[in-house]
Amino acid sequence: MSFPGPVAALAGGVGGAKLAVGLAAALPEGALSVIVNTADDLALHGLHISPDLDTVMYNLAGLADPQAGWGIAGDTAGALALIGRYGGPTWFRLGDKDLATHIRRTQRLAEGARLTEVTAELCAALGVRARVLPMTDSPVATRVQTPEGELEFQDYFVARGTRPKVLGVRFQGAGEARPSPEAARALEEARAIVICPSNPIVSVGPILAVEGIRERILAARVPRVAVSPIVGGAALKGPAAEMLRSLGHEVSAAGVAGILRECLDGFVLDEADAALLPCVEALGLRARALPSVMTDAASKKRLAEGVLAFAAELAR
Ligand code: FO1
Repeated sequence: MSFPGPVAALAGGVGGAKLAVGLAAALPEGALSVIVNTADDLALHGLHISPDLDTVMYNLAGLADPQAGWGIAGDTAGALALIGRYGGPTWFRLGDKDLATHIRRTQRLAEGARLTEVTAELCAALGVRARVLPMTDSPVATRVQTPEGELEFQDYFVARGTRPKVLGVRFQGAGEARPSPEAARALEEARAIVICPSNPIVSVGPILAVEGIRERILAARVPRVAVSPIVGGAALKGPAAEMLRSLGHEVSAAGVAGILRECLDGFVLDEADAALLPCVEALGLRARALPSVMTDAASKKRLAEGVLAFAAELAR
């Protein structure tokens, strides 16, 4: 049985993109909107790079590099090697095909198109049928406070390999930003809202920080379900565990549920963490244990179906 009606999913990088692929497979065509973090965006080589939008888009298009989860499978790095010979920065690994996306995006933005419009054009060209929506068309930038000073997100994440201790984060511009009309409509029309297994602080955090997004989720009269990115006390990918610890949160699925609880009705954690179900329920949420590690198309779809079935139960 497929879920009755449109679904809005919130996603950051690789984990979010994987569940987006599962949701797209589990839902009827046209039913999925994915609202994506843009606070990791950066300007480099004169180009506007939107890593999380591209990660979601390439995964939905079936083009993503299967190992990294970001970038394009089989991409080469000839352009970056030459940029390096010219003395330009090479710390952010941009593949040759991937560069085409950033060149086209930058050109269309310079022509006056909104990021939402450009993303729709890129997705249509790659055959992506889900709506991939930037959280906002306004600039928002994650800044990470560390003992080495306040860093731009990709400086912390890629250039410094997430090594600096995180003392705090802020989302510059989030207070002035508003959701695009498309993202606002997706939240208002959704029959369920899913928060994908993305880092709750630097992937989901910026989306919820956009004035008008958290408010719409809080006001929604539909089931709101999140999936834990922490399994067995560790992040499946990225620095979420260290970040939670250094910011004083419990490093567990229950810790993530605590951060997101006011935006949720239900919380999905991995079967390996089933012992935490009562802790999550003690937060006032309904909780469900499902196999949540997504390794292939079948496991992505199975998790998505489980999440949607849980949401349907909560709607009753
Ligand atoms: N992540 C890395 O760890 N190293 C990279 O050099 C890198 C390059 C890159 C290029 C394009 C793109 O779309 C993503 C890229 N990522 C890279 C991933 C990206 O930094 C992260 O996935 C997100 O920003 C965190 O969600």
